[in-house]
Amino acid sequence: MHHTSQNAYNGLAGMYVLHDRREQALGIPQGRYDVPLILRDAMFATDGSLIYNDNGESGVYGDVLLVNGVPWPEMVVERRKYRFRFLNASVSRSFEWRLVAGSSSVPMTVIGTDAGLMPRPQVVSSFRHGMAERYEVVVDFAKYPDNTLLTLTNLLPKNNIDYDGVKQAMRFRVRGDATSTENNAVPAYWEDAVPPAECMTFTEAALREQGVHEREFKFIRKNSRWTINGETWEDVIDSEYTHCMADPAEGDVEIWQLSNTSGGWFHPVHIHLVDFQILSRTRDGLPAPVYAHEKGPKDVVYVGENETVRVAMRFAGPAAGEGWPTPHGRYMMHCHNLVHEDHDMMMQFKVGDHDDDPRCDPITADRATAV
Ligand SMILES: [Cu+2]
Repeated sequence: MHHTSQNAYNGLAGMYVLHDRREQALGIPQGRYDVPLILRDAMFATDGSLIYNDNGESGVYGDVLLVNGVPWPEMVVERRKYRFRFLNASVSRSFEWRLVAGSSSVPMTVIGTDAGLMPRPQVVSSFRHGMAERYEVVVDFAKYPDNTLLTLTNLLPKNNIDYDGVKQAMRFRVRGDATSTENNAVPAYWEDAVPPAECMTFTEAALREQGVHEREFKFIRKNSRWTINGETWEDVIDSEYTHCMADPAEGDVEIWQLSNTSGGWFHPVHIHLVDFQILSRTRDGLPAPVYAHEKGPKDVVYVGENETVRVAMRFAGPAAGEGWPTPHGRYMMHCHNLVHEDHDMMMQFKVGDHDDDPRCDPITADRATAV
């Protein structure tokens, strides 16, 4: 409570990577060619300690970029495809990534988003990356001669505090032919082998025809607080943690509209429990793209300046009906600028009816016991 940003800023952070046999049969890079990239900014004092400054509860911005904890590293790569798992682990800084070789932009094939593989790969020349979003990106180094340098460049999305040191994150140095050419492909299409996540099969027209519940959440600055529909987590505390802003039934599909009416900041919005499809986006009231890299199952969405984003999801567990526990209970939605979350842009919603069950109460629930 109120200290998440400091805790996250001080680290450490790791990545928990999940595979399944269907994904491993696709021929996309695996093993030592499947590399996590945990990207964040930081600011250091001369003695090496971290400097934490939240700029009046608006955001923490560093002048050094770290990749897996290392400032501006270089990675040696072979002439073949690699799969990179990008996580933006910054407290407040968003990125827009472009890979550059000399003066030319190198195509990046996005194959996965927060919740797993996309229905089909998307080739991009750059992509916007908010805090906590995950993207899986395949890069092909096959055509580059030895000692070619490719630089992962940040195009500096607006409303971050920028420094020269945040314009580049790392570079790749090509050295040598591939020592293995197994799993060196990206299929153009894999829907037969890996069925798309259910949320990716929704269409707004069909959902509206079914009359699914729609809700609106406005992410707004009010009375020096970061609020959702004018409310903050303090309202949840004052209610003894019972106040909920939404109450979908277990298994319901809903459309949530998330809007940011300001041009002065952006909010990467994270919804717990569910995976959603981004149905649409508007900016300044005009149609704006759902970007190619966002066309996969998501649990964080970049709600940019003056943007309104509509998302659709089912309030169920990852494999409802297949022996997984039912998801009833209270879950949170919050801005993933952790300074905004701390002050106090977070709400909870209730799935199903569970309030009489003391095991579901965050204050009185039994503590976890060792297995
Ligand atoms: Cu925010």
